[in-house]
Amino acid sequence: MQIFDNLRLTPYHLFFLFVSLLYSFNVKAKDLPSPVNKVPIYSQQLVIEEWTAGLDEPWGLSFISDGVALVTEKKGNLLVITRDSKKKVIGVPSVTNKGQGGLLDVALDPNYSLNGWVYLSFSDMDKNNPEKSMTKIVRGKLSYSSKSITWENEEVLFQANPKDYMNTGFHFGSRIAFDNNDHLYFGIGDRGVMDMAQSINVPNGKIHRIKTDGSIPEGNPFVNTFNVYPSIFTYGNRNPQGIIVHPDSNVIWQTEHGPKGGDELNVIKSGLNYGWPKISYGINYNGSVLTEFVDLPGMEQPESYWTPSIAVSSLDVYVGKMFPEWNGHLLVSALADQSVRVVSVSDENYLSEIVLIKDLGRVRDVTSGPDGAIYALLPTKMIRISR
Ligand SMILES: [Ca+2]
Repeated sequence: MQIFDNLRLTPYHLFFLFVSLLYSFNVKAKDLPSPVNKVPIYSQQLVIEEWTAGLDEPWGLSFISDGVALVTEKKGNLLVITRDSKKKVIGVPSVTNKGQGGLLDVALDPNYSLNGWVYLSFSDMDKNNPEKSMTKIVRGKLSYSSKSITWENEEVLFQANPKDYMNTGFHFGSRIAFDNNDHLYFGIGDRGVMDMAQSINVPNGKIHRIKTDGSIPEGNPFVNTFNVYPSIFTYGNRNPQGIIVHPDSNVIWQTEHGPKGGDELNVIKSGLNYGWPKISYGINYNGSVLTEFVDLPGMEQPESYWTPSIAVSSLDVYVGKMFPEWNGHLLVSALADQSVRVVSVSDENYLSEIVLIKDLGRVRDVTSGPDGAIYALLPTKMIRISR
């Protein structure tokens, strides 16, 4: 027992150390989420109607008023649609429609009825290197005349440094969400170069936070760090395509595409590292090991994750009278799984979920409509889900 004498450790101390370690491992194991599986399918009668047909890869959806919605088509169109009409808005920014890039999300200012601001995210081409692009955020206003609807008063809110534009066609993010304090949140995916998600010197693989006029909030986590994007709010995000601020709790919920397995539902908090690609519940598409870690110190765990991947796309919070039992629940859409899910959460915790619709087509966006119905974008149409 020479070594114990030198360290002044008695067998009693060692036993205590052993029990402490065991206890801490147990607590650790309890903290890790388990994968979502065996999700019940909603069995009540639903009415699923085609609301607008003839859409071409619609990506983002936002209601202006009951019965009138703005919809983006990836190839570069912004449309004002009703149940039986479609009008193209003239003069929206040109986009790089390549790979997963194009005209992406559309969102209305929280005070839209007063100020008329409409926000767009899209993949922007570098004019000097047309093969390169990066996610850009603008806002503008719709001007209506008897003949047309035009996009006017455009302001650029976020644009990356030209050196950070990339020539891949992957992982642009890029839903737009607002809180009650004039903040706008959006994501940019890792653009297919996964290690860049860990560097705050580049804009990709991040959630960003700006003011609605594009200025940088004083409280952003990296405003005093040299040579970084001051809009960065979190890092280590692979390809965030859903983000919403919960109206009851102000908790920021986010969905993120994983690799093969490990699609995530995260709670987003200022300055934190969400782990990609250092930790993941997924593996490489070819089946090889991506990382041996699902958990590392200083990196955040998802609240839940989907393995196998459902290809989790968009996120909203249900608010309405048609499905009162789901008020405050998350609506989650999925591409590969071709589903809309209703996810029950409490404050920052995932509780459970059900599958609302399945196998009608890849679902790109889902939203709680002004009439209490749930609307979703499929590859060629928008559907209305009611009871
Ligand atoms: Ca993560």
